[in-house]
Amino acid sequence: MNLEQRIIEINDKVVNQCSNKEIYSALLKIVQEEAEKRQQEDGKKKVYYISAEFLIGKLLSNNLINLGMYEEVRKLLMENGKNICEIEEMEPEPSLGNGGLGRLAACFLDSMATLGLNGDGIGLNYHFGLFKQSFEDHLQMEDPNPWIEQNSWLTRTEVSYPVTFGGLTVRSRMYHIGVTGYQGRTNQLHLFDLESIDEEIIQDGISFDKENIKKNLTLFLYPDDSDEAGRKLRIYQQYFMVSSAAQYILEECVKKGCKLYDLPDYAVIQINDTHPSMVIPELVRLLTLRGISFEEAAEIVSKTCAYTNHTILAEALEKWPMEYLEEAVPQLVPVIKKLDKLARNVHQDPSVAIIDEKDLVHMAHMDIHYGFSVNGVAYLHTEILKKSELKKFYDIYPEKFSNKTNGITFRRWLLQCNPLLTQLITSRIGEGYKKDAMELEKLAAFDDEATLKAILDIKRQNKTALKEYLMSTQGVDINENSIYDIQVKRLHEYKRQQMNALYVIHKYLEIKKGNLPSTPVTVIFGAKAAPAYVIAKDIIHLILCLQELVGNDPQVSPYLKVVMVENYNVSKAEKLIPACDISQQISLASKEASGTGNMKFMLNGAVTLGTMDGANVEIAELVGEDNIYIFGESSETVIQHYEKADYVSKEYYETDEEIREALDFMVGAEMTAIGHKENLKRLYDEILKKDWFMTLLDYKAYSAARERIYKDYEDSFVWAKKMLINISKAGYFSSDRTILEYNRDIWKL
Ligand code: CR6
Repeated sequence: MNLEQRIIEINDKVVNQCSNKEIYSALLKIVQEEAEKRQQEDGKKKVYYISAEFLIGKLLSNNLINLGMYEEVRKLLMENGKNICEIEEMEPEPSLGNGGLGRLAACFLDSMATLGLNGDGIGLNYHFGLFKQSFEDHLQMEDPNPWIEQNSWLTRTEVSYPVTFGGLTVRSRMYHIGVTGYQGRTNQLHLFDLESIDEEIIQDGISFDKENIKKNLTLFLYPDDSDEAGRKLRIYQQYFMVSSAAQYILEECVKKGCKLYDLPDYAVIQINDTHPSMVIPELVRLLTLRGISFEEAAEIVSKTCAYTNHTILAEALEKWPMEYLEEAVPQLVPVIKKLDKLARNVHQDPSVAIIDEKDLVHMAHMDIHYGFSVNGVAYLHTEILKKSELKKFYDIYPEKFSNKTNGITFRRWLLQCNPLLTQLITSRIGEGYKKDAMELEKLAAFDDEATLKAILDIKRQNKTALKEYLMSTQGVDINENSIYDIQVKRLHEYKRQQMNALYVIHKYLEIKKGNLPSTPVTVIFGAKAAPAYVIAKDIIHLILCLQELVGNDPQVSPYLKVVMVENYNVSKAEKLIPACDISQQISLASKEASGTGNMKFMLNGAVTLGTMDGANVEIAELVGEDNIYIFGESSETVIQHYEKADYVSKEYYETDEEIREALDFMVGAEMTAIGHKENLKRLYDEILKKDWFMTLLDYKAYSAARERIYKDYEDSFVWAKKMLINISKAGYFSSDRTILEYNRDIWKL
């Protein structure tokens, strides 16, 4: 039966009579049927990628592309007066992730399926995600972000497990989302949900009874952990995830004929950051319940688990008070104590212990002692882990450490989000790069006038499309002939959106003085701040106030515009990234483990303005200094400042007029007339008196580099060449390459 007949059969009417929603539902069904046909017999060994987040984005278009059906569907719909883009709008974006770590997990699933690897994801089925962001009174508002509909990609399974917390036993239920690779196989994302979940317990906004474990476990991702109940809830959630996962993995392996001693021949568990770390003691516990000795169980698990570190920020390296674990997961406590003791027998240094003298359990330490692999996510990050953050562990286990520089799937971040550029590339170098991204290098030879013109023209079209999108969704009008200068990512002080905002103030003041930019600039931000992260929310407040100030100033607005995109998510990224001219990657050196947005922008022909941090270092090496704008202090210098505690932000304020002017403006009359004095003053004080992430250290270099990049933008052919080089060198950042490396060095499937 052909596509058209199948749609008619499902909806019982001809295509042009169907509503967009009906077409979406029919396509969902058809895709699921097609994907199912590509499920393959599992090989002996499988990788289980356990992660608290899977930021998968909408699935319809991606699946159609991967199944090779996109063009056929697009044409059929067009012939029937329908637009595939409008059908896409019918799909809610799954709320299963937050930032880079979650998006990385989604890219990895795509690459595993594309490369034909036996690899499933395991996570939680959050009903409302992190939160839905809106702006009111220049402040971030938070509401639940529902996404699960009657007809969705989720399939309920018969698989269900008991999970016990002290005296309370709840049941988990497994759901699947099919993951179909590009011309590849179909794997599964397994999502566990709480059978007794109760959405009704949410009150106003995103608050709910954090102690009502029986009803709340899978409502939200990262519930506010600024109080004790919130922190304990994180432990409950994590254990719910890994206990379900461990039971499932053992069951599946045994079904395949695995003797428990041979578990490492059947399963490799990739622990994505420390959230799933409790899978280690849980597996040990389950193995000992099945008659294996503790020491043997620990050894089996050590050969099965591998750990990825995604940050050196202490706040994200989880350490749980033993008393919390005693309350939430008492059955794990003796296991963790024994694991600690076993490790201490060999390694006396207390700083590598699992349980420290304050009775805190260091999850990463457990991962490193009882995993066979530890990896960082970019060259610089891994070096910092080896040389400083995890040096003591590297000295003990040098053979466990390796680098796996992050990557992105080109199916979503080029083929799907930028069809015009995809078409152009294909017309020049053929289709090969879609499977072997390194073939993009061939594009570098096309620095002829026609190709460069075409690249510029595509960028212009994508910019116009973004203009229309922002107009229709947020009612803001931007100038498609301006430079689109974009910083979109989670809001965090180390990412230094505040530095970008300070420059905006400076630029505003310059324009007021009559120093007009040759080409107008549109500065676009998009970011969610964690609900309990006060300063991050103050930074959003500052940006929203600037948006209004600049927008309402007739003298300035023809030259400068500020836009804060509401509820930044994967779908919005897919529209912003292809339209971007300048990609802001300005984290404090040493703090951004890798970044993956930087890779997406580069692939879509944006030029990076960034620090020597994370994967920017590798981007710089690949494109060469003429095709990236690097500024700021090195990671060595920054680390030294931390060690010596000798950075004093106020000194920069006192000695530099540009800094002083911009900072003072933040709390001056114009700004406080728009925003809240309290928020602005708090942020001002933070930067002036603490500035933990050294905004002012790099401000001047940043401001100078930004002037330089704007100036170079003026020569459009020189600029187009930079775009071309960036696109052609992006092949290294395909997640297919990353996954091949994980498989070659760690999983060995
Ligand atoms: N926030 C890093 O900060 C990295 C991703 C994926 C992060 C970011 O630089 O690209 O992981 N870390 O490796 C954590 O989430 C802890 C991130 O997304």
